[in-house]
Amino acid sequence: MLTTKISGLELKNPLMLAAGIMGTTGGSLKRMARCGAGAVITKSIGIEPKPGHPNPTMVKLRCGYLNAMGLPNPSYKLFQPEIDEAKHAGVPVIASIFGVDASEFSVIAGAINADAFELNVSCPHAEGYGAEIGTDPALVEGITKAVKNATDAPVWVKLTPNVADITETGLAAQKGGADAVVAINTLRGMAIDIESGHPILGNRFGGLSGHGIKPVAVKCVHDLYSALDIPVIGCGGISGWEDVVEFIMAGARAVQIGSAVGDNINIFSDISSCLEAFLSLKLWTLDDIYGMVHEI
Ligand code: RRO
Repeated sequence: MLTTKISGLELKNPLMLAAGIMGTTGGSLKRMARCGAGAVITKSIGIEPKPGHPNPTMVKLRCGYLNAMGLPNPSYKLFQPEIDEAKHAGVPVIASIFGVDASEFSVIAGAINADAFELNVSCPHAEGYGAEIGTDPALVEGITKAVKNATDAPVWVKLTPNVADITETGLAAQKGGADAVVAINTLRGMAIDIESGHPILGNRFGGLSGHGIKPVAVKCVHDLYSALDIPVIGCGGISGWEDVVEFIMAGARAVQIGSAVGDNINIFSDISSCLEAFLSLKLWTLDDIYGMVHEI
């Protein structure tokens, strides 16, 4: 009843593990799949190994988490065995990848074997990467086009909310041939230690995730659904089944869950059960509620 098809991938439910959480090893990805995720996305992988930003790289706030991990990863050259191991769990494994330009993105996409690629053009705190290129529609279109030429796998583009109008970059991804867009990555933010006056994060600022950003993400999904012809995948602040219903009503074909996994490792199976119960009580299917708010 919860089965979902997105860019040719069959998902047993529309709930995916978001990039950046439990996504660095095949073992942790497999564990999240076995905990009920319909698909899993890896931590973002780049061309060379990266140690990431200095500590502290993550802080829990009242409204969510602020992180500036800084794209730590072992490089694509070492990552294929992790993807292959994750695949043993039997759900689609999507590789999140990043680069400085179209050429770096396409080298990685051409070398890695994954069920789909998610292009990270939206990390809010990495010089030369992520949102620094993902706020320019021409670059988003060019990178998407280059990756589409480098692989036969579906290509998703993860968008930044740190723009005036997310449909401009969404439309650019679509023009470049993207099979879906993912909205949203984290919102740029900062926290200060009032005892010392120092910024808390080693990188001074970072990206906000968690429940506080959900209304921002829902609005982005809503706008992208109206403007685009390709599917939108919702991400940002989901911690319960009601949030998933809201995202789907806004126009998300599927959703990703990240921060909330830290509080409940079984969140995927918990939400699946409640979502199924809600839909059967209302005599609705996922298709019935997909984009429902746009009919009103
Ligand atoms: O690694 C990070 O610091 C990071 C990434 Br790649 C991202 O896409 N979003 C985010 O909040 N942090």
